[in-house]
Amino acid sequence: MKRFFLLFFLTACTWPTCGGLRAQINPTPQQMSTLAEERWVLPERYALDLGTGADGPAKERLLQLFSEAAPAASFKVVAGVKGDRAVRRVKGKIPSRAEGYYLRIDADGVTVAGADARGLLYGIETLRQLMADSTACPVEVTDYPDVPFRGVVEGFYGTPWTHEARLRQLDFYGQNKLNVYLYGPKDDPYHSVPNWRKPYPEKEAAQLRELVERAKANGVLFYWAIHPGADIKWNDTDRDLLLAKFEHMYALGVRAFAVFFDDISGEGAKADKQAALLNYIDDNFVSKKGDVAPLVMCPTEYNKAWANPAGGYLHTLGTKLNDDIEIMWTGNSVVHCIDKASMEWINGQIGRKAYIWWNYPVSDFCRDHLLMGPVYGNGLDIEDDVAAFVSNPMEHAEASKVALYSVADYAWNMEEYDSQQSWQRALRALLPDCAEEFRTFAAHSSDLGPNGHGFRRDESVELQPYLTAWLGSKGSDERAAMAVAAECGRLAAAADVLLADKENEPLIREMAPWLRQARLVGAYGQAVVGMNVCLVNGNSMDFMPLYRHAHALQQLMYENSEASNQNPYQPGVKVGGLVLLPTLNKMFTYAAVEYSRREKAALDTVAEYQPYTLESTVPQLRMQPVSGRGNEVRVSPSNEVITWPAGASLTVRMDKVRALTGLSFDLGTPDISSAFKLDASAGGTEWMPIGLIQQNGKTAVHTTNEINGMKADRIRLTNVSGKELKVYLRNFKFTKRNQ
Ligand code: 14T
Repeated sequence: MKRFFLLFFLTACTWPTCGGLRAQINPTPQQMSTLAEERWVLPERYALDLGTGADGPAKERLLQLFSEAAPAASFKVVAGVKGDRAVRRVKGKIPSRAEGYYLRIDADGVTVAGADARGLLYGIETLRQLMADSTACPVEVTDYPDVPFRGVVEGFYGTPWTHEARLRQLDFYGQNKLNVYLYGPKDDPYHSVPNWRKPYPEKEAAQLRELVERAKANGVLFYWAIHPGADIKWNDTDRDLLLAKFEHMYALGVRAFAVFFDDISGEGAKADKQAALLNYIDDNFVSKKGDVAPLVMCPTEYNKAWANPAGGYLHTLGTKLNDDIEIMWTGNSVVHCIDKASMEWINGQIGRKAYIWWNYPVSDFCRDHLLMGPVYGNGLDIEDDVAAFVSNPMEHAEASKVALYSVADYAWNMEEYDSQQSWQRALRALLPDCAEEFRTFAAHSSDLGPNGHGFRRDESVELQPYLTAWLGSKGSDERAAMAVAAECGRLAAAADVLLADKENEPLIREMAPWLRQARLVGAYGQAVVGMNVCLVNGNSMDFMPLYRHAHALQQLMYENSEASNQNPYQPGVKVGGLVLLPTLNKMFTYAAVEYSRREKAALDTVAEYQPYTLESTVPQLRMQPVSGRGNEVRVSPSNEVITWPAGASLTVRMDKVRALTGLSFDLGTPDISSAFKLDASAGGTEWMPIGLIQQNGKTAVHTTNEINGMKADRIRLTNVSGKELKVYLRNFKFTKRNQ
């Protein structure tokens, strides 16, 4: 049946008057057919006929959309919920699915009929989207969601979304038929340790109350989540404190609650204790209130890689937890796409449909990347296997909407989900005046880079064959070279256009560091293609200015990356890192080497400007980033316990000899200075020792004054205690003179 409609539709789409019709509606309706091949516009005079079920947010929305209603007009806009007298005529056409609706707009009138209140709201939303589209035709829509709960879990580490960003999100959810938002930012101290037991201060409480209101107006269920597992005691005191916190949230208007036990260990991670607590809340709070949604819980073993069936954790939850309590699940690993087989596995373990927590586009483990690409990879056949599908987004609220738009599309109508088409509609919906530029930028800012979860995304897809051909032909494939140059030109231009755009300033502000980088990457690409064209043409005269420009752009890319987004985890700004920039760098090096050979010159052939690098024989520190800002150079901190073998060392190397002015480090351990030796070297093989001072009981270690003015290009810290040490790398930094 669906296929028939799809075919019908594709044909309908070729008629010019209806060209944009389907493209404008998100999420993609289940069934939609064009009734006539002419444009549809609301007549000037119309009457509004509302059923008794059309109250609350639906009624408000209708009164806004049809504010000029004239009771006597012959053109009727009829709206109601199944059972209402107003929609009696179409009662057989209303889908009998939760949140479903029937909508018909034609020359005689408009009818929108919901299977329930939410369905009516969604029908009105589809109507609003059609009315906003100047190419819309008379249509009939029969629609309902595949997945009952669709939405977002604000569950990332990092700066929580601002109040204003959340308000905009909730409106966006309403517009895209997402019906659930779980509030659980890891860095809200009243959600997790240390303050989960305490009520919110007045200001935060007032803001949460406002969010709950806004959620309701958008048909969104606002879940407030608590994360107590890090220090909960399994006693009546903590149980009662948790319930008191829920009562406090209830008083703020919250009617849906979740308990998260992720990312904890020890006492808090016990399945039977967790189940007992949840059941207690269910029996003594949720059931008693009567107006509270089913509880949702995030287990400690929330993905298959961490699940230990022999330990019985999931089995205990599955058998002990009350049937109406939902269990969250991230898939085969922490960050993973969801497929049929993995759903069958987990549903078998927990004896219910898992509530999917999809860790995309969350970027708290790759914070130097902005994830703007298409949403793809999840099974299109799991609609009956999931209780819900919610996405964990980036700390960049507006930028996350590209992915969330498509998550909404996917979870509403899986069978017809087309990731590419959905992505392009998302870009158009978010920045209608700059959709092309937005697409160009997003196409080169989608991969996560190498990361601990091994989750990667496609990037620069359309340019890839040209990049490969250009590199493979050593620049001589002219068609490929021109395609690369043209796309790089478009990328630089797109970045400027977006930076100047005023359609959504919060969005541009979030993307700005990456847009500035994109402009440099684009200009760099044009210069590198130019260098290679000169070589192919034997034109050595024009080569040097292009080489100098490319070299300068390498430095500017480095400096932008060091100046923006300086979080301690993955500082910096990466764009085009999967294939574009690596190819440009290889072609830069190739051209510089080739020119040097032909012209007997000695050009710098290293493409990546990298004044500071790190080497280490401590396995856990080998990949630690090092960065410079002004005259300070620092190694990124690590949150893990570091096993530092006897004799192993950490060396920071600079591109040239510089005068040092000071150094300090903190290994999170008091009285450790005598276990380490610090020394420095200036070019040669000779090492000069530097004295260390540590105040009694403190963890920070400083150098003595002798370092001031000492010349070096390498600094080395070695474990000389003769034994393996367990330490933390809280910080390691030094300062140097200007040049
Ligand atoms: F609860 C979970 F479903 C979950 O995904 N928890 C966190 C989440 O807050 C975070 O945003 C996400 C992506 O980093 O992954 C989980 O956090 C982790 C995962 C790890 F593998 C934290 C530390 C880890 F080692």
